[in-house]
Amino acid sequence: MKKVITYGTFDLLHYGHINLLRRAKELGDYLVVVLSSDEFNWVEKHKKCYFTYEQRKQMLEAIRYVDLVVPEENWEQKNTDVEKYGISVFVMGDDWKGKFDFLKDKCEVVYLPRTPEISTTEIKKSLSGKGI
Ligand code: C2G
Repeated sequence: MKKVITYGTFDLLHYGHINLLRRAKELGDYLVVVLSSDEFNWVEKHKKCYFTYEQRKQMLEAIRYVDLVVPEENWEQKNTDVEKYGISVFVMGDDWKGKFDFLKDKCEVVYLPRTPEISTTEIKKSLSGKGI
């Protein structure tokens, strides 16, 4: 079984996330999504999520491409995650291009083109602009 892994916040889940997850799953047979915890988001990424970790996890687990969702609690866990889950392919959107090449000695590293026109930040701006 070829296992794929990817990481993210996945807040206000949108079709850009789904496009990424679909293409990541196409690279193997089993997809592990390592989902940023609320604390990691706030302390390390300065992101205040709209949905909690449990709510974001529930939504990801409902996606047909996703086989397992586990917490991301620090930047350093990727090396151990790749070994722990027997990963063959590490996938991220290309906004991260080059940032995780240190994993190449353990697994294939693939950066996929982002879906350009959508982002959680844009969704928030658009909704607040409309007073919604
Ligand atoms: N993404 C995408 N297209 C978009 C928006 C996001 O392809 N329009 C991808 C990102 O490139 C990333 C994944 O979807 O691979 C999740 O995006 P975020 O939730 O914004 O994750 P991020 O904050 O980049 O966290 O340790 C890595 C971090 O946890 C990544």
